[in-house]
Amino acid sequence: MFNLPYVPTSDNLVDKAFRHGSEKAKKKRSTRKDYRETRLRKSEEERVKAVANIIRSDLKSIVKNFPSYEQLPSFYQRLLDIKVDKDRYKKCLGAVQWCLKRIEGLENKTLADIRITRDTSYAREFLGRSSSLIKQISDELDELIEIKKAFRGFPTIEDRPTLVVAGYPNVGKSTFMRNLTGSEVKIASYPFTTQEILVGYFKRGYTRYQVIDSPGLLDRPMEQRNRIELQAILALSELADRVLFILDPTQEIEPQINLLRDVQKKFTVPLTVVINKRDAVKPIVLEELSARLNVPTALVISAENGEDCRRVSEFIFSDKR
Ligand SMILES: Nc1nc2c(ncn2[C@@H]2O[C@H](COP(=O)(O)OP(=O)(O)OP(=O)(O)O)[C@@H](O)[C@H]2O)c(=O)[nH]1
Ligand SMILES: [Mg+2]
Repeated sequence: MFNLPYVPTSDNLVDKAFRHGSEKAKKKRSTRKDYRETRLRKSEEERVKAVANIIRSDLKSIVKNFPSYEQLPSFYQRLLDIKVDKDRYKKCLGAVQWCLKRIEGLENKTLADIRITRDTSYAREFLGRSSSLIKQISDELDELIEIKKAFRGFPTIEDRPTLVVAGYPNVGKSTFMRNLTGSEVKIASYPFTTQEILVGYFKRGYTRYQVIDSPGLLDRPMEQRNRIELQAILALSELADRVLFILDPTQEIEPQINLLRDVQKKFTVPLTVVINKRDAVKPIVLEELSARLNVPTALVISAENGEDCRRVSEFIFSDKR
């Protein structure tokens, strides 16, 4: 989705540039038929140009091909804020830009110095200084390698009717997602199995719908939410046309209801509540809970049952709701 550039480590970049410089210098020395001194000077000029070329080309490609934060759609801006921190991202790209400008300036100055003084020791000085400039952005290059991995893990979001599945951890969100869309999402009997936004699709008539499986949310204030929960909040605020809120009667119910009220207050899109794990509790528990929350019996489900999932999605996107 993002066409991201190759990012070398500082050691790799210096090695590659210097090796290329040596090859070019050697070639120049062996092909020219000038006096020895001229040959040496020309070959050192060639080395400087070749080294600068490689460095310039890698650094330019980084500056040009990483998307600028401001140009990203707001969903990806916010996801980047959660996963990376935008100031670090901007600082890394700024450091690469700074290094690029310094190398360019250094190349021009070195070539002029050699031309005027005919002293080839400027080339050696150039190698030392350019390598130290690149070492200065070593941390930023390492961080960009990590940021690139983060970008690679970003979900591809299509522009179509979207259902976000939300609720407490371990209530069966991913089970619902898997049975409705066929996505191979991970399901396990411990909380926070899902750690990021996952996308699946299902068809109803001729329309393709998008389903977002989100990480579990705990009943706590926004400022205490961790990076995993913040992705669920992001899905609710940026992607949802409809919300499916799943309750699990086998877990403590009060915190789940508090969370439900909080989600209803904060997000204004139409929200449907279902009670899951029908198979795991006594009918009386389900009756009391659905009466308390005003949930119709049709929305008391077992997410492990594909038909129930289908019925719920039908209800959510039908005009009857
Ligand atoms: N008995 C029963 N167990 C279910 C049902 N649906 C899900 N489970 C189980 O509940 C556990 C949690 O399911 P997940 O789908 O991973 O729950 P989740 O809400 O995605 O959990 P997080 O990703 O951690 O927030 C798993 O062990 C499922 O097998 C159901 O209808 N009945
Ligand atoms: Mg899950």
